[in-house]
Amino acid sequence: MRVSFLVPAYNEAATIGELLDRVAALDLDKQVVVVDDGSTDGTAEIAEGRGALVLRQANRGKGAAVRAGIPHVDGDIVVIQDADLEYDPVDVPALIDPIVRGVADVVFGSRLSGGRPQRAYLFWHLVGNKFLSLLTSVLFNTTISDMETGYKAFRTEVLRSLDLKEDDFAIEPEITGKVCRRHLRVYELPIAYYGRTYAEGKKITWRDGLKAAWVLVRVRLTG
Ligand SMILES: Nc1nc2c(ncn2[C@@H]2O[C@H](COP(=O)(O)OP(=O)(O)O)[C@@H](O)[C@H]2O)c(=O)[nH]1
Ligand SMILES: [Mg+2]
Repeated sequence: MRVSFLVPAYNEAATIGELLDRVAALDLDKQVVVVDDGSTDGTAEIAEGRGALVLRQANRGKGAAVRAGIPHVDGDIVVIQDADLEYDPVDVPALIDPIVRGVADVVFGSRLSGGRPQRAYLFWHLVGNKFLSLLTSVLFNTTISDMETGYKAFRTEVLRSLDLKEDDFAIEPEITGKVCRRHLRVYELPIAYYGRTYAEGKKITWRDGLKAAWVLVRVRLTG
């Protein structure tokens, strides 16, 4: 099966080269689509230098970057791959395995189910993620432990069928809500998480957390 790495990137010149080298090192039939979301630090040029298919757009958010890339993927499987090395591509062969074996439509790489290296930091983020995942499980009668994870893998036609609308980090609760509402076969497995601090460039805030809760409820009620 061919795997498309869909990389939304905004000013990630410090990490995208290393990230793409790690993807290149994987023994997979793969495509790399980088959606440069208005970077001003040369991120797009670095990605082009690594041979990736690079799409450029004005800065509109992670969601808009992911949505812009979906029509360009040519793989059987799509993995959303953040460009900041918080998620390590060496976890991808395991992440996609349930899809390759035909038992899953979507796989979430969980940072909250243990068993893999996790940076110990940002307690309130952990509380926020656990609350949002509990809310997801209650709203959709499921057992998702990390709905905000950036490591999500899909059968390509499933991702295309979700008809995503959100532009910013709300793409994560929108994706989660829609795959649960459609009773798709969602699997989870533990992944490593090499979290970065705000000083190192992290951008997600508590406002994104509040919006995530609203989007989950909205998708539950209206699809
Ligand atoms: N923050 C932010 N990230 C974007 C944007 N567009 C694309 N991205 C990319 O989305 C991915 C996740 O963003 P990040 O800030 O690491 O979010 P976090 O890991 O959830 O805190 C990274 O690869 C970013 O480069 C944007 O407008 N803002
Ligand atoms: Mg990140």
